[in-house]
Amino acid sequence: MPRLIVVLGDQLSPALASLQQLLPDDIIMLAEVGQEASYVKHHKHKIILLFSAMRHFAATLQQQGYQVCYIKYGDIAEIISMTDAVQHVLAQHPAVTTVIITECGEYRLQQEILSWQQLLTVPVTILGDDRFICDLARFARWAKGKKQLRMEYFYRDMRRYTGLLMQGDKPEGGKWNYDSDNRKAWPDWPEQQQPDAPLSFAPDAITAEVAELVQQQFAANMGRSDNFSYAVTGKEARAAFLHFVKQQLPQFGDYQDAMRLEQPFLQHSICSAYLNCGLLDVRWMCNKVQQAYQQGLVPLNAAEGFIRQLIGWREYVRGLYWLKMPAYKQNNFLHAERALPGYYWHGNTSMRCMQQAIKSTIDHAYSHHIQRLMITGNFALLAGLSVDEMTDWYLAVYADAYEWVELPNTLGMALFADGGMLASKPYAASGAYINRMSNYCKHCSYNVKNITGQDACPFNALYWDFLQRNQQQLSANPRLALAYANWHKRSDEDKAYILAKAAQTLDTLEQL
Ligand code: DLZ
Ligand code: SF4
Repeated sequence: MPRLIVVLGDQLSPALASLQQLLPDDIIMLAEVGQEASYVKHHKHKIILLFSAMRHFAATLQQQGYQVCYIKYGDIAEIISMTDAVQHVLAQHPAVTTVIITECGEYRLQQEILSWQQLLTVPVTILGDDRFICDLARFARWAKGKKQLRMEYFYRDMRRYTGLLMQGDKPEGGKWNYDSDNRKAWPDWPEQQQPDAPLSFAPDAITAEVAELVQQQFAANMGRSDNFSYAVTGKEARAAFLHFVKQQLPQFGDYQDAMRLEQPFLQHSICSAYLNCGLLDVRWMCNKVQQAYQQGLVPLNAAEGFIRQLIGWREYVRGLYWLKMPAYKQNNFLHAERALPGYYWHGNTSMRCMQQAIKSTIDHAYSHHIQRLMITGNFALLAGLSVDEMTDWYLAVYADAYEWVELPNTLGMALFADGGMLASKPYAASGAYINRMSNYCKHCSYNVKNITGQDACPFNALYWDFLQRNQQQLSANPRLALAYANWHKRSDEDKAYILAKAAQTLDTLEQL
């Protein structure tokens, strides 16, 4: 008796729980559906990546002899949602006895899947997603009774649990966390010392067909469909990651937070999009990084910094998302409601840092974590941009974005809209931080040293205005004590000038 195994676009792993149980009679369904492709205005590269990777994944299963039911975008007009797709396949295969699916990454769709229990004529089994190291029950146990859910302590638990970079019960090198060794600015290297580009992949026939479809159907979405170069199979993604381990990882630790005008990727792996749709496996990646460290090929601050992002931060935000949803999405601690200026979509602004971060987002459906946190996120925080619009923006424009990872990172970490559940202070910074960590300001028509005046860097007055306007919510935060002390030291006249400049900046946000 066949069973129907439903595989979602971000579940493209041969080791997926539901595929582990495959029997020869089973039918596997993958579907390109309008609802998933348009719940936000996804970047073209994100859609091309998923549709192409889904088609490749399905082809491999077929080659292995399995029966795959693949629904291409637009082929059956009545199929709009995953529910429609499942009902369609069930109608075609009345012998199916049960539907099996691995738990999904987003609350929105998980609710829809839960409704299948009532809706469908056959029972539905939802399996846990063991591609994550920490299952949701384990995270809930860890979180229970804790006043603060600090990533650092979760991370230490995960190090002990996985044994990664451990010497018995002690952390390798004696310290758990080498974050303070991850903050160098990128020097003015000579040409020959510039980093290798990440591996890129020429589109094959499947990707070319999908790119054409996306150009036709999603023409207004961000990005171009003729410069797509992501990996679309597990094999390619593993090659891209091994290239990173060899070429970039040795310096990844030092320059994790650096930004550079002419270098959109620096030493970052660009593999999050592969990991989050299932083409890469987190344990495999961590083992490769640990091996490189053990072979003396990469320093400890690089290996630890990378493994921390994966088994610490990534697993932590996923646990937190599922623990706190759906209420988490409603948070807007600082009442941020201002409409997003148009340059978030086209990048045409004189602020060089914003222009650079947004243009690289448009070109690659990618920008690295400090560009997301300290440029586009910081600007939104300072200007009080709408939390709803910002979180939709991040979910749409990055190839690696699914709500479980995107929402805590943006609503919580970047916008402080959860009031400090995730971050112990808002990541608000003036132009001085951006100047220290990048060469953007040297190439900007604004002057990073000025707070007021025609050419003053907009981040500066906005930074003080942010503190002043959110005084009630933030001034008791000990990690902001110094910032508030510096603000209060200023004369009333000085403060009035700065606040007037900020008000004018906010009034002309669109023209910056
Ligand atoms: C993001 C996305 C897109 C653009 N399209 C599809 C699709 O057509 N079919 C599909 O199964 N999944 C797609 N996805 C990924 C889903 O949105 C994702 O699986 C859920 O949101 C859970 O994380
Ligand atoms: Fe950005 Fe200000 Fe520096 Fe210009 S001067 S790049 S706006 S931080």
